[in-house]
Amino acid sequence: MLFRRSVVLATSLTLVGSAMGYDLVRDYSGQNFFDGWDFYGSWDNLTLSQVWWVNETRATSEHLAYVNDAGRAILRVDNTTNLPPNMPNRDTIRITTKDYYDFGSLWVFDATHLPYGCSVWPAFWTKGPNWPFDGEIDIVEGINLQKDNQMAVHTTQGCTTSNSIVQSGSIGFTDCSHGSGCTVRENKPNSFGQNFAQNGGGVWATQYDVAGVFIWYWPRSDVPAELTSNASSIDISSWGTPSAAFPVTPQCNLTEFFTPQQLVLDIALCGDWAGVQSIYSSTCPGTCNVTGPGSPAYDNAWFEINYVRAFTTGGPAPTSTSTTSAPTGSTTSIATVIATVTSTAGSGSPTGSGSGSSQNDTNAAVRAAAVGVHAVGAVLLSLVAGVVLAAW
Ligand SMILES: *[C@@H]1O[C@H](CO)[C@@H](O)[C@H](O)[C@H]1NC(C)=O
Ligand SMILES: *[C@@H]1O[C@H](CO)[C@@H](O)[C@H](O)[C@H]1NC(C)=O
Ligand SMILES: *[C@@H]1O[C@H](CO)[C@@H](O)[C@H](O)[C@H]1NC(C)=O
Ligand SMILES: *[C@@H]1O[C@H](CO)[C@@H](O)[C@H](O)[C@H]1NC(C)=O
Ligand SMILES: *[C@@H]1O[C@H](CO)[C@@H](O)[C@H](O)[C@H]1NC(C)=O
Ligand SMILES: CC(=O)N[C@H]1CO[C@H](CO)[C@@H](O)[C@@H]1O
Repeated sequence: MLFRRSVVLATSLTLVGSAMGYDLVRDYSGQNFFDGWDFYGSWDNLTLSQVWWVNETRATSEHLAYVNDAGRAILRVDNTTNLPPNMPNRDTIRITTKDYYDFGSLWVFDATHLPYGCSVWPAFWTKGPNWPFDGEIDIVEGINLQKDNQMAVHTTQGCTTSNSIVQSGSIGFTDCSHGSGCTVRENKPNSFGQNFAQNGGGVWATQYDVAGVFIWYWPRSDVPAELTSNASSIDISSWGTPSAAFPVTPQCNLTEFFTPQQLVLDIALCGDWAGVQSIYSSTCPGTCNVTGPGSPAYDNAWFEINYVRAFTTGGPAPTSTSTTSAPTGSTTSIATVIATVTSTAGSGSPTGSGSGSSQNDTNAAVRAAAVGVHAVGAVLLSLVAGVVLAAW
């Protein structure tokens, strides 16, 4: 299936000495929040968690995605269905922006509540057309009763990070082709879970640049004025050290691994991170499962979002795409083109049937296939990535 997608394309040019300005190109908020997103409409055939990411019709009828009286977008887990043990998947939401954003973009995410609870695994993240080969940035991600947000970048083999990178978060895995990606744990307070909600939430900004990927987090009381004023043009040059930095370095030519990115909001349950027994046990009792009445287990499993905004750098037409600038040092100026391109990504036949047991079988088959892919190793992954990049 060949279909058209809108792509926000940008190329960049380094101009040392001027301000680092970004102009608003998309505002996902209020009554129109859901207009710019597609609902997934399948069981989790990607990360194999125990959910059915419902389509828009069902999201509306089950009241799982809507705009509340405060004008904020809600995405939540079904907490009213009493799921019997033979039904492995609970209904939740996964939405993806129709737009793709290229280097020279800045995404801002303002939430007052993130999903949390035992088995709950929410994320606000980005991906290219052919996940996982076109790069992935995890901006907000956490599991179970974890207290701090974890940020990450995923690439195919050939990219490592190190302790010498300047960032306020704590570095975890350093090989970006590792299953967890290269990870950074937030050190500011109130970045996830109950504390995030009780503190009035917070804001993340992610700079997606030819110089690398840089993520800032501010708890509610620290959000900078450029963002609280709802300005359509913002200067980020005073933001200082980011929570997580994934700069282009000799050990990681990061941009080589990325194509234009879509934004994704989803809630998974159990699965390959939240559900791993040793990890699950560190904050929750028993074994990860999604069965039973749903309440109170999922009463806190919801996003409440003020807005998601996408900015790009404005300015004159580009003449160059090279830069080695640090995130807050010199400056990048970018000309934006909104274009339509054709893509073969996203094709394929629907998978899974309605019944619990055959979903189980399909889950098992895909799980086995996924293990096979991992076993083939990085050389094949790199080759696949190369083909995909060439095709794009
Ligand atoms: C939405 O999903 C439900 C249940 O999976 C299905 O019955 C229905 O046909 C779908 N609707 C659309 C418009 O795809
Ligand atoms: C913020 O600004 C955008 C346009 O720049 C506007 O569409 C939106 O309604 C504003 N939001 C608020 C909460 O004022
Ligand atoms: C880094 O990757 C970009 C994009 O593929 C490429 O244009 C550039 O030449 C690479 N730089 C180095 C030093 O390999
Ligand atoms: C389900 O969760 C919502 C919050 O998202 C809460 O208001 C409600 O009381 C919970 N329980 C039931 C049974 O709906
Ligand atoms: C997963 O399901 C979606 C929606 O039906 C489909 O577009 C996609 O191709 C499927 N992906 C895989 C890896 O099976
Ligand atoms: C999240 C969830 O539904 N957990 C359930 C897992 O199973 C135990 C009983 O074995 C329930 O008590 C939990 O509520």
